[in-house]
Amino acid sequence: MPDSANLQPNDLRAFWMPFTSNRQFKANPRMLVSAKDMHYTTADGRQILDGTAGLWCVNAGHGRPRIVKAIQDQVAQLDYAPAFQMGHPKAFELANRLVDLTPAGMNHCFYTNSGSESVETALKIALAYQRARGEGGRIRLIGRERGYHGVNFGGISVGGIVANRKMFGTLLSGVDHMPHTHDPARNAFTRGEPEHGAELADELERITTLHDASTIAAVIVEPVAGSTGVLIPPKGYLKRLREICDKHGILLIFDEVITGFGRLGTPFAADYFDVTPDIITTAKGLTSGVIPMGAVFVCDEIHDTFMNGPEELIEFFHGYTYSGNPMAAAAALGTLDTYQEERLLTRASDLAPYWEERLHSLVDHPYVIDIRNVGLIGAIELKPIDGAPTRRAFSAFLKAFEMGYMIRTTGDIIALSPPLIITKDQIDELIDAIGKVLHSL
Ligand code: PXG
Repeated sequence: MPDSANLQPNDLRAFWMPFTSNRQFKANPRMLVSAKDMHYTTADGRQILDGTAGLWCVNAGHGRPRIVKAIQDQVAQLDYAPAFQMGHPKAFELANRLVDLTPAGMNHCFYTNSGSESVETALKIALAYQRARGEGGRIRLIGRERGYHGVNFGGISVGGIVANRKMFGTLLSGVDHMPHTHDPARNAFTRGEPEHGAELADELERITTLHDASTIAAVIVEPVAGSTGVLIPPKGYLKRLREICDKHGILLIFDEVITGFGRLGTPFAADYFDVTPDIITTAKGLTSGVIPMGAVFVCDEIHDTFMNGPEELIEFFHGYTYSGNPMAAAAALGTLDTYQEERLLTRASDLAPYWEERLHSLVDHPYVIDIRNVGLIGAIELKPIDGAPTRRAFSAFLKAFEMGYMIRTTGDIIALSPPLIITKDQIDELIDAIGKVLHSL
């Protein structure tokens, strides 16, 4: 058992915590000191069942031996190699392994260190590609209301989460947004993809007419919007977006930072919805969250367009000190081995019917106004307290943690995304606990 006296830091003031109510946390800290498989251990020695795969990233579960060993071996062998004008074998091996998993025709991979950086990279690739093919007038980027594409300037510009945008000035110019697809009046308590709303994709046609198609470089969407509280695309919606993009020479970017690496029971959401974008952004599940790493996958046409011009010149003026970092590459290879050996990239599709059934069993619990699910993702939307939005769900989060369960809340929505190794018994345990939490509110 961990010695809590040694593990609990006694001064919490210096660390300004991200996306956290710092004063609330520091008054009553929730400190995690170790993790194994489906559970965290807290500083006071309690076991917490992980209902969120950390922050949607620990897809293989915690403390997995192949990942741990891969990192240990790598740090002893090659700690760092310059990312520019130099290489190391694992970065190439990993890229090859990854493009075997991506949809057909997406055979090239650019490394980053996070989802936010993957998004910036994808937007820059899109703009530079349009220019390289002689369409330099395509300078606009289209996102969607309630979209989350990380926290850097490009990502918050195309993103549509108001709190993440409003403090930060004018953001990128030339950006427009499609409406989000959430329509509880018609779709509440849908299992899987909602019936209603494919026509919302036609808003892209309207925006294209407004700005003229020849000014638009790319459209970026999360196939399933995660951070905003799990919005599942209406049937036919993503296919329609693809058609409109094709018609007008606009690139389609899927931000698969959450949906990538098996979350829906297929390697990517592109496979699940049978829609192939031109660019896919990833991070999180790429290394099962263990070492920061992201990757952007592009179709051959985009990559090959850059590979013109004199061979001694840099083709794309972009990259990070840690792009393809040896430790991250090793962690990703260990992660892919784990996914492969345990068939984790398709496991969510086996569990999805059970998950759906159990999740929707909460329908008659107090305050529940909607339940949504796809793959191994679930959301329970609660009726907000009058005049105090978010408070009800945050109380649920605190109560669940006290009871030994990690859930995530955004607004008044409880979001669930457990590691892909979860068992049916653990699903029962998690859902029963949430039922009790709802009754306690
Ligand atoms: N795109 C998408 C679709 C994401 O979900 C990012 C980009 C940014 O990734 P980084 O690695 O820069 O954080 C994300 C991240 C939540 C939650 O609880 C979601 C994210 C991160 C933290 C919490 O919904 N998504």
